[in-house]
Amino acid sequence: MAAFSLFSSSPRRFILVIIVAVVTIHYVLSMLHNDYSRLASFSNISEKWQQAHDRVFNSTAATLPPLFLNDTDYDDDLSVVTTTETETTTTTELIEVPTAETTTAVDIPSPPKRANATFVFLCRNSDLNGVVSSMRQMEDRFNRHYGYPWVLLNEEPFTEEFKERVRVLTDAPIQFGLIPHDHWYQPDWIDEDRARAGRSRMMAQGIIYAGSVPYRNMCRFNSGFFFKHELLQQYRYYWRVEPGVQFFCDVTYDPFVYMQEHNKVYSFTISLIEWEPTIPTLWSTTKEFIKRNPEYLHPNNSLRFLSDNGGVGYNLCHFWSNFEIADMEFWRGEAYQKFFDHLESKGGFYYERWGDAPVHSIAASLFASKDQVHFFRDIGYRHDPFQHCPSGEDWTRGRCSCDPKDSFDYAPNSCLKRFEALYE
Ligand SMILES: Nc1nc2c(ncn2[C@@H]2O[C@H](COP(=O)(O)OP(=O)(O)OP(=O)(O)O)[C@@H](O)[C@H]2O)c(=O)[nH]1
Ligand SMILES: [Mg+2]
Repeated sequence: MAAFSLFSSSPRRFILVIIVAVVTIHYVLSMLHNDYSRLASFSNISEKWQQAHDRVFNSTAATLPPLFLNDTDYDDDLSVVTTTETETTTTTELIEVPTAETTTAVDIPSPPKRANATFVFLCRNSDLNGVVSSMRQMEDRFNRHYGYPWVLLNEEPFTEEFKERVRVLTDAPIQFGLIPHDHWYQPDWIDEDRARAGRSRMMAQGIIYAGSVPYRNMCRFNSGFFFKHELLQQYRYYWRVEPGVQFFCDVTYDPFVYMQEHNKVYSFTISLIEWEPTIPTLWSTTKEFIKRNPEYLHPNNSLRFLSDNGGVGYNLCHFWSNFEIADMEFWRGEAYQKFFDHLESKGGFYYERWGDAPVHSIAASLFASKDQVHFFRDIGYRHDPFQHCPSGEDWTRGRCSCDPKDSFDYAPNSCLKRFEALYE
């Protein structure tokens, strides 16, 4: 009754009494028993906790690159719309990331090589849910171990809600960039009457995005401008990501480093046949360019991937560019720059509907060596309605969530066979 009245009248006094009792008992036991004193000391408790922590942490660490253990690598708040703070040097060497361990311990493996690379994500505010889904998967399947930065681009400012929903997904640096007006919108010199007629013709043929000018802006931007964006100047390699795509498997190594160490400039997971009515004059325009600039044709090119008759006609094969890991130095180089200028001068991005996929594919196949184009067989990827699902060892190692029997690789409209034939 007394305890009840003590508690109900003054709970603070009751707690104080308990604390005093516990401290007194601890003090008395410490004086009487040496063992108790040692076991209950703060330093012993903290040592025990540290040992338990190390056991758990190091067992995870064994499967992760040391970079994962180094959480001091990036600035937290790199998110900007303006781009003035961006460094402009392009590093061509693989970067060794120093860690505290490497300077002190002898038997710790050296840190993993890292490439000078970033994710590139062109999207609209309205793409938010698809963006979140794609980024979440990329982080879970690969980037949480590597912390490569993200660059998101838009011709309109991203909303605060968009940025908040995206920032929460990763500790890696994220930058939000605004696309310069002239890199995006239809140029004034395009004859709008001719462009409109082209759109109507294509709509009558029932072609997807036939009547869309924004879609054409997007294709032209991805073909000739994204790698010129201020936020991307400091990077060499990029991995293009789109809203609502799926990454089915763990990526168990660094594909950027793979690209660099094997001197690759372009890579893909799905290749297929293009809609011919979207690019009626793209091949003749390409041939005109090659005739005028034969020096850009690589002696070990992949023309056989593009043409079944020595270059007379285009077989419509292209790498599906919604997935790309590639080297921006290739796009920034002389051959591609001149090629893009030539395409641009014809106005085909607006008079027809030239896609960045055939444009990139033609360039990579003609101006690079066939050994510089890579099929990422072990990366499971889906962009509706097609998917590449790895099989065998790759499927097991990647803990893939896709059905290995469901892969576009050798479907009738796939061009993978033609690609593989280049190396037979
Ligand atoms: N900022 C911006 N991004 C766009 C616009 N149109 C398309 N995109 C982005 O460009 C990329 C390609 O566009 P998609 O609409 O996916 O084109 P697609 O892959 O050919 O076709 P579907 O995915 O089948 O619709 C995606 O990352 C889009 O989010 C646009 O008008 N503005
Ligand atoms: Mg898409």
